[in-house]
Amino acid sequence: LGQKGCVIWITGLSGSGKSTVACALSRELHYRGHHTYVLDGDNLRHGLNRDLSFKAEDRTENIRRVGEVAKLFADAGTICIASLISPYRRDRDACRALLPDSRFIEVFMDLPLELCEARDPKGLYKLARTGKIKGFTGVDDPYESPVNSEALAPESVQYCLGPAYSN
Ligand code: GGZ
Repeated sequence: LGQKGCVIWITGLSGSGKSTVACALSRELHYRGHHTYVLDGDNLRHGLNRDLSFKAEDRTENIRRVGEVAKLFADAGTICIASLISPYRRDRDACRALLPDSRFIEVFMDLPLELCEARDPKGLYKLARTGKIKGFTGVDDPYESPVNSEALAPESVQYCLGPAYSN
């Protein structure tokens, strides 16, 4: 109903709760009468981006494609919630540049690596530490924290993931 679309871009390490927050946010906005759609990095890598690896140039291409798709959703009036590690600042800024001011909201899941690693929901950090996965973000691949994101998410993380995140 004349809703203006936008992109809510959730960035952070693996295991920082991006997908959980994206899902909870989508449900809440839907409940309030908005059209939403979640683009989740891990899911998209099984379809649209199945040809991409985790080396730097493929991560950049991954973010570029999802940024373009997110813009299409926003143009159609949907609140598009994208949750990807998106480790490089330059790539995130390129997605931001596709949209008018205030139509791109960057949310930083600002959780320390130790907490993400302690959580390790899929056992991937363990595999990375034992060398079975190479180039894992936060272990032997970089993550560039946002410097001026619109929102920090520790409280939402706590809310969605429970008291294990309280410290
Ligand atoms: C980081 C990896 C890797 C490597 C597999 N590095 O926590 P998850 O499992 O479910 O989500 C992660 C997902 C990352 O996909 P993205 O498209 O968000 O990454 S990026 O934005 O950097 O392109 C993780 C899994 O894939 N995964 N190998 N080496 N995460």
